[in-house]
Amino acid sequence: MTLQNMQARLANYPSCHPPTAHLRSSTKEELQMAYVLTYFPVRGRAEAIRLMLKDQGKDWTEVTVTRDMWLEGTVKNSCLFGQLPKFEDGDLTLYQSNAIRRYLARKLGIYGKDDKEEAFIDMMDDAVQDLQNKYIKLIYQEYDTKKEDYFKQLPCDLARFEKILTCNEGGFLVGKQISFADYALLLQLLNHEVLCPSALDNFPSLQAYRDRLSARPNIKAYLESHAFKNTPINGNGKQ
Ligand code: GTB
Repeated sequence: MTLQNMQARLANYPSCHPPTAHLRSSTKEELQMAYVLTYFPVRGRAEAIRLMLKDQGKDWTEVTVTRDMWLEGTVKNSCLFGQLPKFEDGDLTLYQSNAIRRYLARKLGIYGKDDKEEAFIDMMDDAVQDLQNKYIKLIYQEYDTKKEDYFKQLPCDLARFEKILTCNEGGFLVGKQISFADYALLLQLLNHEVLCPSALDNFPSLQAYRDRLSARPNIKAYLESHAFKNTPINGNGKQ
């Protein structure tokens, strides 16, 4: 199927049209221009997208789907895989958070300087996703039963990233420039420090990396913002 055919078919899927009250901005013209990110009122799987857009100085319109709206079913049925986030860039509609992140990374030029760096960035991002998947499993399925086991394994997982950052003098996961994988790792470090405040205690390179990325002007402003601080990390209230 060609991309055009697929777009035409996807256009037949009913769209999510939440009430205007849920749009944080703006005029009709801006809506046509801007990126649109549709998600729940939590950080969750949308946060690495938000952090990347913020750091890169890009605006977007946030469409917030409440739990009640979701349970009603119309929005869920309108989503290609029955899940959020959804991301729109003009007439392109994407689902799957990692596909959205890679699309934006290509578009914004934060996917490495050549094929080799791109492959390394993919590898790093997959490793961060492995950690994120473990975290999500703990939060949504095992929070009350497996936390101690998780804390025992965590230093082992973090030590691998510590070694990578110690070895790469560029200050990022790969090369000398930030990539989309760095935003994902920064968020995992921040989330894990909420879960376990001493998580980074024995990892000086991870601490320095967390501090350096958090001090980038757009990231600093975002991390200090009301929007970030008042948005729960996860959908079930656990953190
Ligand atoms: N592979 C997909 C991706 O990466 O985009 C996975 C997306 C996904 O798991 N989406 C979850 C979802 O849509 C949201 S993240 N769940 C609803 C469903 O499957 O019906 C976890 C989540 C769940 C619920 C809330 N909430 O109610 O506020 C927030 C976050």
